[in-house]
Amino acid sequence: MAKKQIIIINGPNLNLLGKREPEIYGHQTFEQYFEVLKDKYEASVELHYFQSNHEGALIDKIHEIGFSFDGIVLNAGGYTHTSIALADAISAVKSPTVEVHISNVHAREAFRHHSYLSNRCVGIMVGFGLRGYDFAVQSFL
Ligand code: CA2
Repeated sequence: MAKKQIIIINGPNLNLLGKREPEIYGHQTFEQYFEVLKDKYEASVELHYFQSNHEGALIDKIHEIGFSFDGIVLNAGGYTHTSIALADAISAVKSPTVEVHISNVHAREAFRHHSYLSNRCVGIMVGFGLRGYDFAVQSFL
């Protein structure tokens, strides 16, 4: 059987994972964790990764893969709480999206409680640390 095509997309500042604020976001870099995930799902998933600090680049990537991939795992970082354009991109493509947040955004500042993306997504995974990405990948299998 063909492997599923799944992409993890990380938004702004998530390139700093494991390097800053470990009390909130942990000690592991995303690149390290991505290797673990790739190995774990090697038999059934072709797992891709994209990170950008730029809203337009995130939208371009969603357009690029959004008509052929089986799933998008998206942590849009701070754009979650601001970006109608990203929300529109999720709605515009065919591939289903799962929204992920490493921290429990609902236990943090009020401005993190609202997401423009959640109602465009098939599910959300919040507050489980990096394991949330794993759970999101599993949800597509
Ligand atoms: O909890 C999450 O995954 C967030 O999407 C992370 C965003 C934040 O704006 C959202 O409200 C919740 C921030 C990403 C910043 O990532 C950093 C990682 C390491 C050090 C500093 C920032």
